[in-house]
Amino acid sequence: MSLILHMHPLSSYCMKVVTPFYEMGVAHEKALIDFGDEASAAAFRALAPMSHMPVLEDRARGQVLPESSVIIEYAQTHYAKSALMIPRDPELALATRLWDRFSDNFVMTPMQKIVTDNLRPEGSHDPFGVGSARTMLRNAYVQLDARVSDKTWATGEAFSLADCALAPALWYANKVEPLAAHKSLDAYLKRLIVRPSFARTLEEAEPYLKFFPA
Ligand SMILES: N[C@@H](CCC(=O)N[C@@H](CS)C(=O)NCC(=O)O)C(=O)O
Repeated sequence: MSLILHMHPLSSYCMKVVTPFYEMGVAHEKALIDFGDEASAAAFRALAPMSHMPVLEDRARGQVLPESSVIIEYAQTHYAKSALMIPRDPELALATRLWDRFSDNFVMTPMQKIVTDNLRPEGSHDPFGVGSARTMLRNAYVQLDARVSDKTWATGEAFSLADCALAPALWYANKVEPLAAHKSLDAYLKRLIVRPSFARTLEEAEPYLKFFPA
């Protein structure tokens, strides 16, 4: 197998990459990273000095790539069999990248802040930072609710990179800062959850969800 995705099924940024791989029919093997196992963690650090997952290793083309959005674009360029995640139309591609950035910066980041605070030892919590993260998430929900009020997906009728980013981000965010009061956004999340590519990604995470700290 040429493509090895170094990942963990519970990681939101890994889910963001696995979903479009299924959408685009990108054949890959998953190599599970276990930060609790020193050998697995050391092997991953050797490949990815910043130690952030996912990382894509392409043995056929001799490439090792971090960064979820970059990995998705690379896979589309070299391996997509169907359904492009970044459209060819430049205006649509720009909107796709914009909402992908929005998701990472204003949904993933505050969601991770809230989740990881639950992992901190007693006495090391950051209530001020968590409060700011909640404010940011609530603001993002308002923007996203308006965004999806008149469209099926984040940029229109085609499922894209932006939806791949928003799916795990909102799925986890909803657990720590419920979004049901935002009716259009709630309906959008429900559409994401039954999208076959994301449903499969969630199914693969299921055995690990007991480790989710919230
Ligand atoms: N900008 C990166 C973010 C990746 C990221 O934050 N990954 C998390 C897992 S969801 C991670 O590896 N965290 C390990 C750590 O913080 O040490 C991307 O888009 O891939």
